[in-house]
Amino acid sequence: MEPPAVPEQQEEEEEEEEGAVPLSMAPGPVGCQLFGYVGIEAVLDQMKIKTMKTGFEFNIMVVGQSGLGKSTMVNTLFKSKVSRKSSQPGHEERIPKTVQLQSITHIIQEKGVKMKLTVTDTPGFGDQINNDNCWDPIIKYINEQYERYLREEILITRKRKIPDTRVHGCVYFVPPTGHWLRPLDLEFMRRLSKIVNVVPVIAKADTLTLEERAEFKQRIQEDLRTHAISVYPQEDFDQDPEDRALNNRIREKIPFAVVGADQEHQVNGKRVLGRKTKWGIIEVENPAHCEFPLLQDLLIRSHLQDLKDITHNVHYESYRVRRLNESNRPGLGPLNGLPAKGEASSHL
Ligand SMILES: Nc1nc2c(ncn2[C@@H]2O[C@H](COP(=O)(O)OP(=O)(O)O)[C@@H](O)[C@H]2O)c(=O)[nH]1
Ligand SMILES: [Mg+2]
Repeated sequence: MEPPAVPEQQEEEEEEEEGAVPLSMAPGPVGCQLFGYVGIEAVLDQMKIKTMKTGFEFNIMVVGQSGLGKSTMVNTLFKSKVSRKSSQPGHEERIPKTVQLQSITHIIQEKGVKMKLTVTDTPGFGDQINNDNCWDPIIKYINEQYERYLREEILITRKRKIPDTRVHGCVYFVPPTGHWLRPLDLEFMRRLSKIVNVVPVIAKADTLTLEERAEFKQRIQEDLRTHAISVYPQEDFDQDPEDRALNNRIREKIPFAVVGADQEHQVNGKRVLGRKTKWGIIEVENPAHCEFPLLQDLLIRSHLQDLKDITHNVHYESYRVRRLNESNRPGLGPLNGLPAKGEASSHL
């Protein structure tokens, strides 16, 4: 991107107009004219070049009951257009049956920017008669990543760039019952939303009619409100009215009604990712067919940096404060008080 040209003409005119105001009394923006044109926006180019050189990490996790299409969605994300053309080849077919937490990483390169995208697939829950504490392994994993980061951060000689394995977005799969949220899903999301950005989705949306999808969405939104579960994008963190207006539009559409697929089909001479049914092909990347494109857009395009910022400034920050307070208890040195790596406490 070319830096914008310096508007010299305009500046001179403005200086003349403001000439009568003593500079000491001049309000902020006029005060800048003391220095003439400063060119602060050049920092944008520097930030861009730095990001391009170092690349960045972005980590997503998929959570939900067994059989809702989580592993398929991981495949969909990696096979979709965003990563199809630019990721490292050869990893696509390696999505195994999920028996434990499993992370898959692709390096996606686009216009010189390098993103290390990691998606963590989790085993489904809900199969047992007793599902008490089924969230424990997942919450433990999320906290362990905070712990890892914290341990690097508090070292006296620390790395210039701390490897970031923290979960920036947790996609929660709601079963397409068309009714209300089940107590299990409510409780799980309530716990998750306290430590991570939760993005709920209606799984297997192709099993619901358009009316059912819309009604279910309303009910879920109502349910979340009633139970004070704050999913991403959280209202509390809107930065300004513009941000609020944009996020309000997203909040109306959440949870996205998604369909996942890992097979390609031929449609009108083009290869599309979709599910073949008796009645035709449901194209997952077609916004007229499902809301997978909205999910992908939110996560990987429009809100990627915001998800990372909230993770760092809010979720990680509260973990950090809590852990450091714990380790400052009398008799414990700040470092000695921390348990060994991997022993992070799993409860908030
Ligand atoms: N109808 C429908 N079936 C799906 C969808 N996504 C996945 N499936 C199917 O659901 C089954 C379970 O999918 P899987 O990804 O293993 O679910 P997981 O247990 O949540 O990881 C498989 O047979 C998938 O083909 C979807 O969006 N719609
Ligand atoms: Mg699975």
